[in-house]
Amino acid sequence: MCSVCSVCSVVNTLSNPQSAIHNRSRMAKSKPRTALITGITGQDGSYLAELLLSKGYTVYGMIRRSSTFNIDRIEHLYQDPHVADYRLRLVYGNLTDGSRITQLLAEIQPDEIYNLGAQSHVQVSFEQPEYTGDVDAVGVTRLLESVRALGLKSRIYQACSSEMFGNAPSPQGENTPLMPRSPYAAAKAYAFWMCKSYREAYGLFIANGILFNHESPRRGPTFVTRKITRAVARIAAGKQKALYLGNLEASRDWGYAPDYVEGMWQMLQAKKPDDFVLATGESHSVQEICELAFARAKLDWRKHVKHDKRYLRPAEVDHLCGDASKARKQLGWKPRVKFEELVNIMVDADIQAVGEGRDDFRSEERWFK
Ligand code: NAP
Ligand code: G4F
Repeated sequence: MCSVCSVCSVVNTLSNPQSAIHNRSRMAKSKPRTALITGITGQDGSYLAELLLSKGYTVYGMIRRSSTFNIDRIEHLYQDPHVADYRLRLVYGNLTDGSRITQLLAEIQPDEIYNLGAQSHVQVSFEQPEYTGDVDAVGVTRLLESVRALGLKSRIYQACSSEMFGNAPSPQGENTPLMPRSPYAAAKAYAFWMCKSYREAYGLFIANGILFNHESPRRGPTFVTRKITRAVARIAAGKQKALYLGNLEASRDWGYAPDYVEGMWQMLQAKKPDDFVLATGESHSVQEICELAFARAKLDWRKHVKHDKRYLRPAEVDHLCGDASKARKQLGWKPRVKFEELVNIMVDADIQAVGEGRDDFRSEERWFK
């Protein structure tokens, strides 16, 4: 429990106990808060829902309708809607549907909105640039316009991305120029500027979180970390022989997703809305992940990793390494899990999944040309 206030349930994360975060946590003592999460079925949405529920929030999660019920990552949080203390509520909606967003916001009137919903895959954004822009860019305008038109006082977190920096020199911080190199990054940059603009023009409380890559056992299987750790588990069990990858030289600042959702929450507890980078400050190549992940399973990566040019991007971001000193100083945010531990957590989780027969390894990418 936090040593400064009796309400704040942050454990061992705040290195700066005088930070503004405590002021709001104290204020929150009397009234339970309500949050709306878009993208609750995603990696970050699921960890954030856990965090907010543990803090006593009522959480509304906006999900898109699909022919199969896509709630694997939040199934463990299910609550019977007939019990009195029913605090996780799913509602249908879509960032492409402005009238539904307005209707939901009018009904829920959330204290906090976390906009995590997105077409979040960079390579896919080259194949679906128009759709990516509709969801990741214009979708944000729809949300902001609804909040503004309804006159809500909701605090808003916008999930921006280190991908917006493109090949700008590292370490990249809040003042580094944005140089997007993909439709995804361009859409996120548009969203970033719209949020700044609505903050300045209408005084809305909007925090842009510029997050560097963050991973976990819940990471989507077509992102490179999880693609590697799933393959390692399969290969170690004799169920797969080779792993096909694209650019092994690209390097990213890879952190652990549960650390990053704490930072999102902290941004909305600050006195003033602002932009914050969250990153570990270390960068490692895709090849380094292969080396560590295969070694964890006592395998030699060189015997199994093959090249496939279909995973090369029309334009690549070569090197990302973030400077999160502002978040450390102003929010007290600090990542706890380091690179090697992250890889081990992910490999171990996938090995366990294979061992327990939970390996639904249909290897989604094989379905595509
Ligand atoms: P993710 O696992 O891909 O989850 C994306 C979520 O967005 C899913 O719940 C998805 O729903 C939902 N979504 C997709 N299209 C939507 C639409 N049209 N309307 C409403 N919801 C929609 O992504 P993540 O890794 O959790 O990332 C969360 C956010 O942070 C994203 O905005 C991403 O761009 C951003 N970000 C991520 C990272 C990272 O390293 N993870 C770094 C920087 C920024 P379905 O389940 O139905 O597909
Ligand atoms: O795992 P990735 O697909 O993640 P990427 O492109 O960095 O994007 C992720 O992080 C962003 C933050 O910077 C988020 F905004 C975004 O939503 C997403 O979460 O690729 C990482 C690197 C790239 O350089 C890619 O070219 O790995 C390289 N790579 C090499 N082979 C591969 C592969 N990436 C994928 N997905 N699949 C491969 O086979």
